[in-house]
Amino acid sequence: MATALLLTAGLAGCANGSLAVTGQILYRTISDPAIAPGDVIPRPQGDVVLTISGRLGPAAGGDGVLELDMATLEALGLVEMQVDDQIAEGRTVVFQGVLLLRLLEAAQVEAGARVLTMTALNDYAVEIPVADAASYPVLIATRADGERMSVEHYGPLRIIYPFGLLPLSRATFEPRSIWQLYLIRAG
Ligand SMILES: Nc1nc2c(c(=O)[nH]1)N[C@H]1C(S)=C(S)[C@@H](COP(=O)(O)O)O[C@H]1N2
Ligand SMILES: [Mo]
Repeated sequence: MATALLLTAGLAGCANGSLAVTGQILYRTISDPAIAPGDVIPRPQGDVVLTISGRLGPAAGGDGVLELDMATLEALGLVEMQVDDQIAEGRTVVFQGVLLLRLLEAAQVEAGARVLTMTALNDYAVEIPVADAASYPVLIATRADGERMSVEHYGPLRIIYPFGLLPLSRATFEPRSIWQLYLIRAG
């Protein structure tokens, strides 16, 4: 049976929902989830910004494909994280978005799923281990410095790893930092 996964591995949250490593706050909670794991995900009313397919549970409505508009994605709970964005902006940026882990939980990605194949609007694609979502605060960013991101400017969705907050190998994690993300396949 398709049950929700991983959790707890690395994300030992503080009482206030943020994640701390040796006392350092990695991110701040902006809004609590309005959609919890196990809830049926509402069908999109607005433009679909993200599609997730593959090894999903019944939250995907049986056909194994979940389409999210921006409001539904953000209803999974927003957090804010200040990141050293050398890859794109070349400076520190405050990103807002949804923890990848929350999406995987809401979509009920199966415990046996190992890899998330992520595809961008420019056809760039990369494989991200499912385990990353529990090991690091990986964001699906929906805003940079408070603003929506246009397609021309890495948007509307960007995967953000906590560069500058945790010692991440750039060779490994920069290629996983996909912008213009629109499609995730769990396999
Ligand atoms: N949508 C999209 N995201 C992407 C890429 C891309 O080509 N398209 N390149 C990836 C790679 S391989 C790296 S190392 C980093 C930085 O890419 P850059 O050095 O080409 O700016 O972004 C990643 N995210
Ligand atoms: Mo790269």
